[in-house]
Amino acid sequence: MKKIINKGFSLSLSPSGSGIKPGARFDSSISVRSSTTSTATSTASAAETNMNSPCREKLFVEHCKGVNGLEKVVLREVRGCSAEIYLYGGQVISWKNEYGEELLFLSSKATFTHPKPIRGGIPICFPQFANHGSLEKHGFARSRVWSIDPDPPPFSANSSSQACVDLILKHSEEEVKIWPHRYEFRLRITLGPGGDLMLTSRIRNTNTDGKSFAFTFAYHTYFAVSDISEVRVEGLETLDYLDNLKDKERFTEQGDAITFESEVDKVYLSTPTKIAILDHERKRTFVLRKDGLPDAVVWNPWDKKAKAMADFGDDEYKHMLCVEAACVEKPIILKPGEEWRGRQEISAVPSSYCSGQLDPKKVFQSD
Ligand code: TA6
Repeated sequence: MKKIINKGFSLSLSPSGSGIKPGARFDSSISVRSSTTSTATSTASAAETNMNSPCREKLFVEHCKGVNGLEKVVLREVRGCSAEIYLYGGQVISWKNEYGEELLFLSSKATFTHPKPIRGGIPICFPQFANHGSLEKHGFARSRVWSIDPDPPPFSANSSSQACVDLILKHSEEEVKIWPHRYEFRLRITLGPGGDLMLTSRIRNTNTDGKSFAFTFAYHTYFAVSDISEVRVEGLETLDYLDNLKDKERFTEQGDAITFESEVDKVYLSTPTKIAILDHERKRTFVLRKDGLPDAVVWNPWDKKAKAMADFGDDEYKHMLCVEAACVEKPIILKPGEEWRGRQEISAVPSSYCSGQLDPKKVFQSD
């Protein structure tokens, strides 16, 4: 018998069986396989009914309301790590470690109001990164309301011991007028047993007119940092990049790891699958692993641009850094029926920082 200790969060299946929905609260200690109370019985049957789902740890998934009554899903892991995902934008807005410390930046001025995207967390840029095309900046996926995917096609990855949620976004008739394509975008967000956060996107061309489509993409991840001047990024040194502050001109990065003393907005090209973000003051290293996403964007608006953004505090640039697994330089092209996958996994580990060097064994030689 499997025992799950659950500190009073809620779950139930929708009547149509189409997945989780805001539901009743239940006991703090429940049994999944058998039960002695009526509350636990209904909960257990919900869990049993959904046992075919790839996200087995349904009891660590709560579907409830967030800011402005917007629907959100909370993932929790046994040690206390958590992640919050808004259906608005399909956007992760919080990722906490086992001590309850927030690892992602969310602006104190973020608005949760359509059509403005939420400033912080991990906005999804699709089908266009920034202004690399004629659509609205960063595409429309970040300001659409996603749905919980009732029946995600199987993944090869084993999600059996992880809390996860599957979201889906499909073209709307309104949207087809601005981007004349039909697609299915499936996004799985997984909180692993160690608190790692994994986002996997599967985008399929469902055009029936035989047309291919091209898109660019980014997981626009806002990491929370103690002080931007104490941060360095490793893994991008010596690479070529497009500088958005210089008309997307191409340069080659010089010198050591990247540090920050002014505005930065660069798209690094053909980057390694692993990038490290070291926060010296907090003695924390974020490790970003990616797959299917050759580029990496690094952005900090610094003081002037920060002041110009209505949904961003004047001094908040000091406490954030965007490092984004992306595909910008060479758009992805999908023929009808074809599917693309792109994955970003982030973990937060204590820095083993010594004489200005990150312990390379820890970050670059581990899986
Ligand atoms: O990813 C970097 C970037 O494209 C920057 O140019 C900067 O403008 C940022 O995204 C935020 O864009 P947003 O539309 O969310 O204000």
